[in-house]
Amino acid sequence: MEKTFLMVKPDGVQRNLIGEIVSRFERKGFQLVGAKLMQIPTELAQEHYGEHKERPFFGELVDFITSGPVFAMVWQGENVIATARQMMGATNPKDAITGTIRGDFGVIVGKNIIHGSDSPESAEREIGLFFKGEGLVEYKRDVDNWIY
Ligand code: DAT
Ligand code: MG
Repeated sequence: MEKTFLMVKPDGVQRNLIGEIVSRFERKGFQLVGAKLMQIPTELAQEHYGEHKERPFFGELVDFITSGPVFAMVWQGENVIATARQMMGATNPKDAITGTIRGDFGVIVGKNIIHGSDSPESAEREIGLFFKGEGLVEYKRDVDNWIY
């Protein structure tokens, strides 16, 4: 089953949105298979956002993502990578439609509440970075018979 890496960013944690965000993915029908509250070390932040290292906002991005605890998660489900991106909304909350997480809770691009992997390759890479050697929790849910 497809897996993705999702993370409530420091602004989402400070604004008490962990429960709201987890609830949206739970109600959708996706399955949580890994989660932890953590403070991201600078080196991990730089690695995670490595694709943006030449961008002018890279320094601010790393400072922001390391500015407080994040809630890192792995979710599983059919087409979960693309569907989670839709549920998150556009990168800039001003462009994110109402009903999406960024559309409902964010205002500026630098504080956009949530991260989500954008492809199968980035999902595998990011799960490996954040849950290295930890093992995810595989478990059966009876409700899957009513989702699939
Ligand atoms: P996404 O988080 O939707 O995958 P991204 O990978 O292009 O977006 O950028 C990563 C993060 O960097 C994004 O969530 C917020 C920040 N960011 C992107 N573009 C920015 C910009 N023009 N100015 C400031 N921060 C930006
Ligand atoms: Mg991205």
